[in-house]
Order: sequence, then C-alpha cells, then structure tokens
Amino acid sequence: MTEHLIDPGIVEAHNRRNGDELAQDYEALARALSRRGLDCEALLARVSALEVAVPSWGVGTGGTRFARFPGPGEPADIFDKLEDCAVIQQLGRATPRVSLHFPWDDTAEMASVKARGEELGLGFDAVNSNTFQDRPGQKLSYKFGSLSHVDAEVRAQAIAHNVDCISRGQALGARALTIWLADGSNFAGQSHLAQAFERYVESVRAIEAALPDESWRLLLEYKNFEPAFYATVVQDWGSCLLAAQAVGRRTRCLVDLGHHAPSTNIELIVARLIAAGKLGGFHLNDSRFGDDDLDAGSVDPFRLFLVFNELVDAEQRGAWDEAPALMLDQSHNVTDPIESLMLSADAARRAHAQALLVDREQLAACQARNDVAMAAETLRRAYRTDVTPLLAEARRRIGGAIDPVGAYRVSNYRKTVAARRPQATGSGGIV
Ligand SMILES: [Mn+2]
Repeated sequence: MTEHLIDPGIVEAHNRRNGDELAQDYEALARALSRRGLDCEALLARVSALEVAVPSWGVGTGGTRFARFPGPGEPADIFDKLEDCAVIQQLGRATPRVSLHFPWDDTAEMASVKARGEELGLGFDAVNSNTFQDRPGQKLSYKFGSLSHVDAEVRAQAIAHNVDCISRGQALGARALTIWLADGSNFAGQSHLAQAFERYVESVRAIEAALPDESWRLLLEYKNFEPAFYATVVQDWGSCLLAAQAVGRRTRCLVDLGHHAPSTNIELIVARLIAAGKLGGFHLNDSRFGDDDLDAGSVDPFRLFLVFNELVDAEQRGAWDEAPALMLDQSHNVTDPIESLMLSADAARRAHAQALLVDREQLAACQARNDVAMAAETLRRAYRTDVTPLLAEARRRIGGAIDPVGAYRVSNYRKTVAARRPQATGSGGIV
C-alpha cells in the first residue's frame, strides 16, 4: 500500500470540481481524433505508458554560479527528496522512478533508501557519479580532471568512485550508471587533446567491465562546454559515439537537451544515434543559451516535439533494440521545484502524444513526392493538436490530479513541510 503524502481526499475533491469540464473536453478531442481515423482510447494507453525519471537533485532549489536563493521547506536529505518526488508522482502519475546522484545522496544504508522508496511507491532509475568536485577528505583532487587525468592514480580513484556508484545502484534496483565528465582544458596547450580522450576511453572500459550483468547500461553524457572553456574531453555527440563504440555493447550515449550550442539540430543527432544503435537515454530540459536547465518544453516546445517525433518514428520502424531512458535534468532557481518537475513531465508526455498523432503514411508519401509544404504541414498539424484533455484524463484514471499544479497548491504541501524542515541558507551557486 503506497503511502500518500497528500490526502487522496484533496485530489478527489479537486478532480470532482474539474471533472465535468474534462469529460466534455475529452469527448470533443476523441471526436476530432476519430475524424482523423485515430482512437483516443488507444492513444491514452500509449501516453500513460510513457515514464520519465525525476532527478533527486531537481527537488532542491538550484542556483547559478552567482548565488542560490533557497525556498521554504527544501529537502535536507535523500529521504526528504524522496517525499517530494512521491508528491510529484502522486499528482502527475508520470514519474515512478528517481535518479540518484553520488555523493550528493550519500547515506550509509542504500537498503533503507530503497525501502523508503517502496513505501512511497517509487523505484530507482540510473544512478549518477560525480567526479567534477572534490569530496571532503578525498585523497587526490579532480582539479585537473578525473577519468582522463594525466595521473593514473587519480584515474583509478575516479574509476573506483564510479564502481562504487554501480554497487549503490544495484542495492537500489537501478540498472544504469550515467557519467557526465567535466574534464577538459581552459587553455590551448594545457592538455593533449588526443591522449586525454584515449585515457577517458580506457577508464570507461574499466567501469563498463564492472557492470553487474548484461541488462545494465553505462550512459555517457556529453556537453559542449563548461566548466572547461577551451576544450571539453567529451564535448559532442561525435566524441560520445566514438567513446561508446570503443568501449562496448552496454555503453551508450545520453543526450542532455541543454548540452548543445543554441542552433544545433538535436533531433538530427537523435536520429544518428538511433541509427548507430547507441541512443541510451535523455536528460530532458530546455535552454535558450547554454546549459540553462530550464523546464522541459518551456522555451521551445516544438523542438521537444521533434525529438519525440524521431523516437516514435524509430519505435514504429523497429529501429532499436530498446527504448532510451527518459530522465529530467533541471535546475529550478525561481519556481517551486515540485511544480516545475510536474510541468516538465507533462511536457514530455505532451510531446510524445503529439508525435503519436503524426500521420506517418501521409508524411512518407509527401516526402516521396517532394511535397515539401504538405510534409511540413503534416508535422505541424500533429503539433497543433491540443492534447491537454488526453493527458489530464490519463492522470485522472489512475488517481492522479486533473491539474497537478492546481491540486498541489490547494494541498498546502510546501507550507506543511516548511514547518518541519529547517530553512536552508543561501550560498554560492551550485552546478
Ligand atoms: Mn544532464
């Protein structure tokens, strides 16, 4: 029996208030889709099946390099974080798993974390290692790199941390480790570009060899810049793909939507990684300039749709052996993190639903006869469809809220936890 942190009676009352309007809107959408030969109920089943993992670090207020402005009732440890993640799942019903980060979520007993997750109805997704900062008392520093460091002892220490993350993940029931590597150089000549990459690949090989079984995945994340500003070791999807191919079958690439230059065609990268059989997962978010970590779909929802369009197309072609893992990776500076994460999970499902609406036969026919205008219009027609009632109905049927943010605000959850959690103090920015 799942422990609910928001009184289910509050959700029921909220749904009763909004139920009639939703029923009318859902019926109207079902009729409109039926005229296009689409079955709304079948679509609802597909949409409900899409799950997105929530990052444990996302439920705290993030910050910039300049400052952090904590909000009331911030989670103090992993158990508080799990509670906030459980609220996101209770109301939104799209995020049944949490992605942990070490050492940020360090606690002596992974078994107790797993047990608390089970009580709250949560499982665990990919665990994340961290060799971009030094821990107190750490023997060797990562100031000049970790997995690609010139010193074999530093590399060994970073490999050992990743192997430790795998065993923590095993204890949680996770089946993937994500590595984002901050290594790189700030000045031309600082580092040997080719040799640094070779050392990185060698280190990742050692980590892949430590994966417990064939079902486990090693997800490599790339990022175009920051904190290294001259050259980052794994700066783009090309480097990431080279590494994944050099390392082994279980190692795949992870696309963080914010880790590209502003005008990059991310859906094209997605198509290429699918073709190579190396698309392992996503960190969903949005950005205007760089690694802004804004809410998914908040800046360019059409781009999010185009990414999901590639995923749906690949799935329908049978172009992959397994679907990529979907995770959110955001930093919330000026919003309540719980609200941002619920809205972002909803944005992912919305983009997926819109992608499912694309008339692929018509699109293929337009492409075959070079009917450019109608090909583009075929995509836009799907994108313009307002699937809001479909997403809300999918939530309502399994006990979620028709309007998760509305129900959350009525519940006063934030006020309740603020009364018992110590107020966090502001500090310098975090990453
Ligand atoms: Mn990321």
